Amino acid sequence: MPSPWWLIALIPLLAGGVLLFLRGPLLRRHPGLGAVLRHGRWPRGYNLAHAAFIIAFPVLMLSGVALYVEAWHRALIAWLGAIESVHAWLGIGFAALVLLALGGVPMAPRRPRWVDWIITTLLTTLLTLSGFALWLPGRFPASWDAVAFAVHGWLAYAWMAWLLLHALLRLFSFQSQHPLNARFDYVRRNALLGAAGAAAAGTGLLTLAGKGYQSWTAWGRNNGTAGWKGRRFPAYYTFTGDYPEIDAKTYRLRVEGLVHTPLELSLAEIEALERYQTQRDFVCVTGWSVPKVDWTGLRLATLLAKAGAHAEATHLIFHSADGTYVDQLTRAQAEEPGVMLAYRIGEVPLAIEGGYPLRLVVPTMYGYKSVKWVNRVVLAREGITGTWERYGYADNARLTG
Ligand SMILES: Nc1nc2c(c(=O)[nH]1)N[C@H]1C(S)=C(S)[C@@H](COP(=O)(O)O)O[C@H]1N2
Ligand SMILES: [Mo]
Repeated sequence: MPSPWWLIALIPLLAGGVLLFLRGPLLRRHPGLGAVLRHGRWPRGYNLAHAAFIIAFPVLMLSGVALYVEAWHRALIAWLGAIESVHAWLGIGFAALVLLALGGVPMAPRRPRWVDWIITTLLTTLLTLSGFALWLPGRFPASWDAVAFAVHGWLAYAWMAWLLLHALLRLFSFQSQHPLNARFDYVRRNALLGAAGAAAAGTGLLTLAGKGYQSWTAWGRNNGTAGWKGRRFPAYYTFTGDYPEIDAKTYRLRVEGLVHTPLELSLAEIEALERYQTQRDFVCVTGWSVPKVDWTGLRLATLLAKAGAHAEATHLIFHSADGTYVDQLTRAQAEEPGVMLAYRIGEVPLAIEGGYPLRLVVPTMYGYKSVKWVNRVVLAREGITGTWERYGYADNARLTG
């Protein structure tokens, strides 16, 4: 997904909405603003709804980004629940109003262009439907969630592009004889506003085109039903902001703490120990999922048996070669089927971004439990608080449903 800095492009929209809301008093004080702010002969309710949309839209985009970009999570984690509620309910309200207004449009005496009507209705409907799938995680199959995530993100951007286009069309291709526009002083329409909108749209669209191509190809590769064979997930997370590059020749996995035989295993030794294969969905708490990942790896149960875990070892602590990220499982969780240290997806080793050479995979839990670049497993009597858990995520990361 594209990086969020280009959301700056939303600021003119937000400002526009605020201006529309305040236009009564503003027009009284500065009649010169009439060229920009007057809204033809719309009924007052339409004017208010229009301004409300323009304000709601940036709020939706920004809260949406806060929900899916983990770098934002770190700063906002205490408010994530509230942000999600605002996003979901504002989104539902937004969609309800748009669809209500547009539903009445074909009968209305003054209607917008059909193209406006169709595009807006379509975008809003699909955005709302995919939003529901994301809002209620676990209620739908992971493959639906994966599609919903991609669709929701791209539709939001499409909405934004459409809004900017719509604003530009209104500014530059004015039908002065249209009843809606009869009182609009189009001769004095504000070229500055248009230029700002074009700059914002250009920035946004160019960023999207570049980044979009990357994530689209990554996502597109997984569209078959055969399962995830490629190396790239739709998103990569790195708490440290960096990806450790590990030399497979010198890499060692250490298993220590309450074990009879501390281990220090090379990658070749790990692969020789076990080639356990399983196909599992991978689900991040931020909403994206990767259905049917074909993992190959070493089960923790196998590793524990080899190291000879002491009876009092109740917790496993997983350290990452990034030097920062840690998380823990109880021993019972670690011994569940499918919990493993994976070294392959499909036929290929993990990507560096994806935890090469070895990552934890806990299929029944959210992705933040699946520590990447694991180089040390410590067996202990007590657990620790994992990296994300310190910021407020639940230690019990079980997926519902
Ligand atoms: N070392 C390390 N492991 C990590 C993370 C991280 O930032 N650092 N992010 C976690 C989170 S929140 C998720 S969703 C998954 C993402 O896996 P991916 O980057 O392969 O998509 O890795 C998890 N393991
Ligand atoms: Mo995550």
